Amino acid sequence: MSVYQKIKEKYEKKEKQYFILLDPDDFSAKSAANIVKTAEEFGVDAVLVGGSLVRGDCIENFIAEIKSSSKLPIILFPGDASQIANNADAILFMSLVSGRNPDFLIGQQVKGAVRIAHSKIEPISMAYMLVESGVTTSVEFMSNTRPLPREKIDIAAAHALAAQFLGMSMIYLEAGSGAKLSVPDEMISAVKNSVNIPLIVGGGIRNAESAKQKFLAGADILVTGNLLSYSNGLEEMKKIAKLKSQ
Ligand code: 1GP
Repeated sequence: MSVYQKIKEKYEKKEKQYFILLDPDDFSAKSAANIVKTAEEFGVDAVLVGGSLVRGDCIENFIAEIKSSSKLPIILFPGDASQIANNADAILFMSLVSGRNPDFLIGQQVKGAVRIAHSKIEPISMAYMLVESGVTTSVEFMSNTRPLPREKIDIAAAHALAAQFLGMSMIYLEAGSGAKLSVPDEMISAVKNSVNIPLIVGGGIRNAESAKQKFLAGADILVTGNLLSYSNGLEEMKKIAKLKSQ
């Protein structure tokens, strides 16, 4: 079964999912492997790997180490086309649809497509929607795009719908790593009610309480990244993984 089929199957059964994001610039491969082993025991569903600056060759070593400690699917979450690593199971093949920068709408995708076609990496087509989060996030700066205004709920829902009509398989509502404010609950609910493909929410989720709100608002899949660098990170990760079955 493909990585996307597994995600879709859980989504269709209304099972919530939890992905963790590891940036190879923030963790050594050894410590990442330990985190992923624990994550698998806690019931985390998949591991995203990527960041704003990291290079593909570093990512390959990082993934190799993680794979030696766990069977969780490893999904690339690339900052651009240079971050393709051949040993990943899948890649979020995304278009930054909230922005109007052609390079992140289609340019980077063209650069990466042939390489992916010649690899075993499964591309998962995804609409990436960046939402204002109270600070200038790395993704906002690096992509040179304006995020969706927090209060423009209907505009966010229209973007998601357009993405679904264009044939994309998932939506990622993103406040950006290290966001001051996570994606508003009302926006999550509006997007959830507009589409019938899996909805991922991430950015600025710092504890299980906030994660619970996002699940209740309608997120099918939650992503946390920075949380793992906190002293209570593993504890919160365990609590968030437990929320899935509540
Ligand atoms: C970033 O949504 C992810 O792309 C995770 O964000 O690091 O703020 O958890 P955080």
